[in-house]
Amino acid sequence: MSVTRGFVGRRRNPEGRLPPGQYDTGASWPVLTAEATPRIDPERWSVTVDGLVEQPTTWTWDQLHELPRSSYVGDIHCVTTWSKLDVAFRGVSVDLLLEAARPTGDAAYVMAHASTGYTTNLPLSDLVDGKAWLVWEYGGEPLPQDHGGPVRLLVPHLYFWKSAKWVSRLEVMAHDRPGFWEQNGYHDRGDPWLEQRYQGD
Ligand SMILES: Nc1nc2c(c(=O)[nH]1)N[C@H]1C(S)=C(S)[C@@H](COP(=O)(O)O)O[C@H]1N2
Ligand SMILES: [Mo]
Repeated sequence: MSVTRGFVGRRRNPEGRLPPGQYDTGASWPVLTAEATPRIDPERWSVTVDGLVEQPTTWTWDQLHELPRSSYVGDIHCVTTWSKLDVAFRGVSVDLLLEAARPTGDAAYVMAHASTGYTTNLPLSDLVDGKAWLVWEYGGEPLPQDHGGPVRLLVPHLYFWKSAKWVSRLEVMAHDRPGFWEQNGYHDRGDPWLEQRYQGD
């Protein structure tokens, strides 16, 4: 049986887009922050890619804006079970930053750092090939401070705790090391389709 879109009030799993155990949060966008929201002047913001790279590089707000832009339009999934469908973010691909910094042969993981001290670890392979962005626009507007403005990491194919708000540094590493939530029991990779919520999942 097919159901016409719009016929059902609150779609439970439109087109199978919700990973297991997730619900559609609809128009709302919860704020989940472990620390106090920092007030960061874009003119004083910068991001550095360093660690196991041939060319450690820092981009200011203006320098980041000189790079070719790209967008993500799709879904995001928080481990606390909400998903938000059809969101639109704009910024630059992390590929461009990594191409400039050039990870060395033994580079395999990245620790994303926020200027607040929040950290989250990711396999380097999850940040390349058009899967990750640094974003400063949401729905055509500046990214709200509560949601990581001026600039946050966006890795939408993993649970949203990997998308560090107020990102300031991508530290390229040879070996994996747990970030903030990962030290507190969350999974090192966090693929929502595999329900990798906690260590051991
Ligand atoms: N700096 C920082 N980034 C963070 C967090 C945080 O507490 N601090 N929370 C993570 C978690 S658990 C989620 S679900 C998302 C929430 O992003 P939002 O508040 O924009 O919804 O940000 C992630 N990035
Ligand atoms: Mo989260």
